[in-house]
Amino acid sequence: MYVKKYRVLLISLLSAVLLTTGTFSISTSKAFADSLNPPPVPVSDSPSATSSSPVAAHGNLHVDGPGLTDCHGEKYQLRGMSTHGIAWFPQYITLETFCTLRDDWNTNCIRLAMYTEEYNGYCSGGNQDELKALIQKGVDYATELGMYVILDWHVLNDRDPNVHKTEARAFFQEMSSLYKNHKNVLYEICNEPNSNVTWDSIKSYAREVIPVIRANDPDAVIIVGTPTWSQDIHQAASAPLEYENVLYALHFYAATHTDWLRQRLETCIAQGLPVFVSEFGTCDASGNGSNDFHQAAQWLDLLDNYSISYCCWNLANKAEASSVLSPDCKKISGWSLDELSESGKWIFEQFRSRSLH
Ligand code: IDC
Repeated sequence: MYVKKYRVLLISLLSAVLLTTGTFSISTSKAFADSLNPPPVPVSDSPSATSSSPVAAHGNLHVDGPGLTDCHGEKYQLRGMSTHGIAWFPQYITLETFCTLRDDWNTNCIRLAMYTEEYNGYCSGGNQDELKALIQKGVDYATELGMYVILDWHVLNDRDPNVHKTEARAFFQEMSSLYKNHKNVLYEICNEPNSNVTWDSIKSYAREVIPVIRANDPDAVIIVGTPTWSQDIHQAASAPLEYENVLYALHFYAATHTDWLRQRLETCIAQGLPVFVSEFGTCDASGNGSNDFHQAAQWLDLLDNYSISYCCWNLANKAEASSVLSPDCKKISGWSLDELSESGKWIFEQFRSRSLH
């Protein structure tokens, strides 16, 4: 009791000082004060969408310039975690998990990654009803918390999104008909086309899937993957799709993708390409190896500068560098710092110290 009182006093004092100097926003001053007395971080008592929730405050999003604008026409950036494959790590699709990500991690968005062709993927033997039920739970929790949510059709082993085009059309038809009245649902129609799949081929897929979504939800925000594991955004910039409200995916892994890919991004922005970094890691492109936090910080600075949205790979406790939880951490929410991996500690601090506009 005493300790709690003392902590509240300390936070108020620090907040007052920092707010008067105008250096910190309320959320970052709280983050700073909290960091003096690290977690276990409390999960708020009433995890529902309040008037101050991201969706309550920012409503429907639209693509404008390099990124998104909110319902007031102001630039708005989404930031959050991507799940790992939901078939493999379904335990993190809970209200408590998302609430921790919203309130303690200072994020406004969650990406639900559903592999299409890996083990138990949606098109490779996975139980489609169970996977859809997981997605629906994820959307329900995000909606309840007033968070944005991305439905990610996680093309990877299948390489070419056209391989499962029929299943993709049926899936997005069903999802967009369920969520046509939701302000917070975004559709990512192919995670990472790869292995020499051309931009023309991806465009032809997009032209068959986007109209399916738009028939139900004419203003839906849609993210389209680009060639070479979503790195070749320059090809999209030279020949963009003819639809409004579309963003092009750029993915980076900080220990692999450095200056040259940031330069490409700046060139594409100058050409007017809307971009969403729907996946990034602080380690190398294998999802493992060592982290390069110096490169990762340069990336986030650049993205913040242009108000380009981003989601970090991945929310799981797998024994790999890109998982943000320690392998021995079994908790699904309210993690303390020592329950996070090296990349987890870093990204947690980044989310908390970079103020959301
Ligand atoms: C990796 C996971 C790993 C899993 C593998 C499956 O981290 O645990 O076994 O997929 O193939 C991507 C992909 C993403 C990858 C990630 C790291 O979108 O699915 O996850 N990565 O390799 N693109 C670049 C890196």
